[in-house]
Amino acid sequence: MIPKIITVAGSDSSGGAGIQADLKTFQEYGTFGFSAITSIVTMDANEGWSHTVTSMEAALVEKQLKTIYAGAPLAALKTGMLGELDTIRLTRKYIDKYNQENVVIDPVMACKGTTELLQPENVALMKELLLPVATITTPNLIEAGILSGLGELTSIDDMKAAAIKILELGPKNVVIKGGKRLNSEKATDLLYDGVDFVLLENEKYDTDFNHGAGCTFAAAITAGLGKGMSVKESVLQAKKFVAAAIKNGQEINPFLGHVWHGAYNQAENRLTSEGVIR
Ligand code: PXL
Repeated sequence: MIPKIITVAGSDSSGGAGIQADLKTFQEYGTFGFSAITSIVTMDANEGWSHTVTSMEAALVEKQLKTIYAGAPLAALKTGMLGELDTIRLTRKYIDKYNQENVVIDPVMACKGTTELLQPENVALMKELLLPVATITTPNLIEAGILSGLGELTSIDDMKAAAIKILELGPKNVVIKGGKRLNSEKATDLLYDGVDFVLLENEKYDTDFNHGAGCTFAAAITAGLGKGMSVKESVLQAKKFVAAAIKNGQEINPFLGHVWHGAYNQAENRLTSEGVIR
């Protein structure tokens, strides 16, 4: 059976991050994706691509969860942007009710292009209800600074200190996405399972077309876990998947470019025009 995987996240109308990144990535992994949409992010080209986040009512999120879990069990669950506080409570309720395994909490606190963080109470509730049941959490450098309480992280030693603090919040593993932000020669992420630190390094690609990289990385980890890979295997595979996606980033409009989620499998070569219909 094809593993079924759910993402509880926001819709990125521009198509690169959020639910869109998750579902595209799940498909590339050969898993069957479901989505419960918590919020919709829209951008205005006439206003310098300013973002608006419109949250769904939690009751509507619950209708989606009920629909999706009607055919339980699901092999893995990922969260992204969570919108309302009640949506965070609901997500925990469904994780408990269905003994959901392979829970990936991507602690999204802001979108690229917005400096405004999600409400602090949102972060607090995510810490209280979701991190303790996470198989792995996947903060970027900024989110890791906030979750750990250590503020700005600028070195691998800072990332290690933050990883230790974040693990105290309850997740079994943490991978901090240092990525390109870290002031180092390579794009560097750090995995910590409470015992060992694993540094994940890749060449930094000279591209600005990387919108959606964080969501795609976390979605790839989720799909890997859903397919039965170990945490470490999932993270190592996800790093390769997202590196290919970044290397092949696509210009989307005058304001931004997205990772190409299909790059690892060269999805652009599928169903070419040369006589695929027989
Ligand atoms: O990259 C963070 C993110 C997560 N979820 C949604 C987003 C974004 C950034 O644009 O739109 C829905």
